[in-house]
Amino acid sequence: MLNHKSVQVIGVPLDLGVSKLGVDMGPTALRYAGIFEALRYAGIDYRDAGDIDVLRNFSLDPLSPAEREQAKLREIIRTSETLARFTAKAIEDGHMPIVLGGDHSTAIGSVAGAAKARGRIGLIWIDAHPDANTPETSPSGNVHGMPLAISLGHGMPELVNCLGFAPKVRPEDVCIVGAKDIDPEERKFLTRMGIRMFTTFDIENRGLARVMQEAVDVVSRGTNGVYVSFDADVMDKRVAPGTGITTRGGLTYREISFIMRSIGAGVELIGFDIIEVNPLLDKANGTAELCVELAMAMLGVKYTDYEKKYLASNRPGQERN
Ligand code: 4U7
Ligand code: MN
Ligand code: MN
Ligand code: MN
Repeated sequence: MLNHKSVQVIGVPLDLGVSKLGVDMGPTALRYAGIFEALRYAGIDYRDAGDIDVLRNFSLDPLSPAEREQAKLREIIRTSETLARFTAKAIEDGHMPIVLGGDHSTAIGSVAGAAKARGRIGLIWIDAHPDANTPETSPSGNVHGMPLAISLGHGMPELVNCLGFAPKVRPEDVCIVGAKDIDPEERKFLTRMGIRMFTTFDIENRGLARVMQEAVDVVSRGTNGVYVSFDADVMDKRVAPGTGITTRGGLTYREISFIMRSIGAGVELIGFDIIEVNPLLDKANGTAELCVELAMAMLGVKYTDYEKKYLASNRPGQERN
């Protein structure tokens, strides 16, 4: 199941890549949702590395709009470098990093760290959006819409060159799963780069089992393991309301569960991100709880409401109160 000494959880309370408040509380929400209880239930060793220190959007409020943009970018660069070093070190020490975002600009650093530690990596991007904009193509200017392009070597040079090398992944080693809202310029970019993308339409059209088989093949062939970046907005808004951009027609509970299980069973997993959980937009932290369950599914452990209700509390050797 797990080829690592232990899991290392790294929190990244980063909200500078978006304009809505609250996604900086993602790591807290995921801890509160019981990520450590779940790991304990599964008998997996873990360490909480804590949260990386990062400035928040609101702390930039006193600045002028121009200063603010500069400060944001500087801070995203600094955070990406720090996270990249942490992630690389965790992997080099034999641990599996689980990175709790934060908005999706978090992935700039985590993917950089995985690539630094492992060289040629596969990357699965599970997201309703391909996040493949550059400042020139972005309709919003928000950095959370750019991290995949950045990892592929396109975009702001200070971010593209995180840890001093670029690109982090080769286009033939990347695949996107669950995309449905794709900007026209992103589509052109992805086509030009030859990136494999499985949209919600492809999932309907071809069947999820076939899609996942192909996705696993794409990222595994020729690579030294696979990193996964999971944006909660890939799920339908009724399934996962607690994220910044919610849409209709996202993945169902069964689809996303199947995706995570297929990845866990099919790839050599280096580590993964859980991205854009926003407890301010959530209902009783349900999205964070679901993300914990899905993280466990990727680790090969069933941890649904059933286990929580009937099994987790009866597990021998567990502390009770
Ligand atoms: B997320 C968008 F224009 N493409 O670039 C953009 F639709 O990390 C959305 O997946 C990006 O949540 C969404 O701003 C970024 C927009
Ligand atoms: Mn995203
Ligand atoms: Mn998204
Ligand atoms: Mn998102």
